[in-house]
Amino acid sequence: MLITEPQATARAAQATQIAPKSIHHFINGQYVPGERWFDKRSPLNNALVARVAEAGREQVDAAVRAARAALKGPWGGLSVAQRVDLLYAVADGINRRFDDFLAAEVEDTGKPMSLARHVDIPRGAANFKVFADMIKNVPTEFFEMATPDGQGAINYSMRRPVGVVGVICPWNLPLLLMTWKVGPALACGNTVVVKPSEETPQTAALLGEVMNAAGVPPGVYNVVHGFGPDSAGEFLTTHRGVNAITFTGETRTGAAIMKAAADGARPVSLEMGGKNAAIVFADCDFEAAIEGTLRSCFANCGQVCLGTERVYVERPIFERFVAALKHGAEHMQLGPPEDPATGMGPLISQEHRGKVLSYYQKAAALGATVITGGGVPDMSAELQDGAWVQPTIWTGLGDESAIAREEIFGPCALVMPFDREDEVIRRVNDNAYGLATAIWTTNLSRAHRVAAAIEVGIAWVNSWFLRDLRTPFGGAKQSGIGREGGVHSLEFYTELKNVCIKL
Ligand code: NAD
Ligand code: 6OD
Repeated sequence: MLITEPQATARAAQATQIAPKSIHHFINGQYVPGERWFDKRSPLNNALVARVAEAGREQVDAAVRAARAALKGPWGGLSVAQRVDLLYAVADGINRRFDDFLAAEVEDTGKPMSLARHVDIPRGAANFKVFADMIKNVPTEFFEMATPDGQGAINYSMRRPVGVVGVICPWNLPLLLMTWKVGPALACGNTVVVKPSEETPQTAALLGEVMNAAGVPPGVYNVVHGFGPDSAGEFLTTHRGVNAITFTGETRTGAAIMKAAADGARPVSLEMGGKNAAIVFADCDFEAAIEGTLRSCFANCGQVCLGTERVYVERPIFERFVAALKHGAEHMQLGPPEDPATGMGPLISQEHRGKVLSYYQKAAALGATVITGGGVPDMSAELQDGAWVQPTIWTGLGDESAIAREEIFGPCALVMPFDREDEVIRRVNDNAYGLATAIWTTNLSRAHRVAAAIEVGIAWVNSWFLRDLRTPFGGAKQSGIGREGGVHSLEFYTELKNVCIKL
């Protein structure tokens, strides 16, 4: 997968330079060079990391055809138990190659190694193991019915794969979010064509080696690299050989994909953007609320779809809470991934940094009080060309400001006071998005009331990003269409068929 071209190696050796590695597509069990290539740069310092294959229509078509052939080949003939064994082997393979996945993910994203070690890579393996267990244990329906002749009939349901699934992925948690779709899709007997983000091609490519080593038949797992419009993303989602599309990314992109899927009336599962609120009541466990809110604002440099960008704090503790957030933000260490003291890495790219900094400027122009941050940090010489921004806390703006309404996807939050439960519910709900919320209170009746009233797919109480993969995951309003997780993933990745037998 991380193949260095022989000629390039020779040339580089002559020039005493190291050639950039090349990231290939993975089609029908083989690594395939691109029709074109694009550069992948490091978020840490903008250095060239790799050149990446870009798929045109023909390569996407080859991947879809390989996936279709595999459905009809040995993969389609496997029993559930055989598939489960292969998926266990994939999970084991990720764990065996843990350090390779860790290095690839960190190189692509610049995120702290400690974060990838504890979250991204273990979840990459767990996504195969958990959904293998689930498909093994999921019950089916059975009904007896009476018939006029007295003999009766029985009905039972069976799950059949939907076919070739197109998987379109974002860059923020690349392996975690890709395998979150691929794990259940394969568990249900489908084949996949994955289009990783152009920013993070490496772990999806590396997974091909694990699939081959585990004995997964060629064509079951395919990867095509490239961009969205007029590139691999569009070619895949408009390909009529794709039976269902699962997507994670921005709401605007999700809407474009939904339109593409309408051609052929193909099902979509869309996990999209958010503008998530934390709601902090005065009776909360203060230290836990601070720790959780700091994590939800700054983990992964604020690039988590579930992350908090609006913090509503009950007025009696407002000043104290803002002071504690400021203290936490100012003690967040920015630095290289391998340093165990690093709490925050860079944003994913210069382009995304430009977007986040434009909101920092907009907040200042709107008259926000900058409690901390609001700009670009001083980094060491080797990191100063990276996509770094300061962790930032604002107050002094209201719900109507762009800072409170639009997804920024950076390490920043607007903190606002509130006085009453009904008021905060109304204000939190007055937003186009509805992905997640975190409610901090020791009053469990109130927690239950507020969780019910907030228009989101996921409500955490006294916690954040605490995940049980059996639970429904997805967004309300413009944050998503459909649910995955547990049996809900099985619903999306299978056609449920009823068999009625007249006795
Ligand atoms: P993005 O929408 O820009 O890109 C996501 C993927 O879609 C990429 O692979 C991209 O190449 C592809 N793409 C873009 N245009 C396309 C098109 N027209 N047709 C087909 N494919 C296309 O999102 P991003 O910037 O990679 O990720 C950040 C966004 O993802 C944020 O909005 C964040 O909230 C969201 N996100 C949501 C969840 C969730 O679970 N709800 C999880 C992670 C990220
Ligand atoms: O934990 C998950 O399964 C999941 N889909 C997390 C999404 C995080 C968004 O950035």
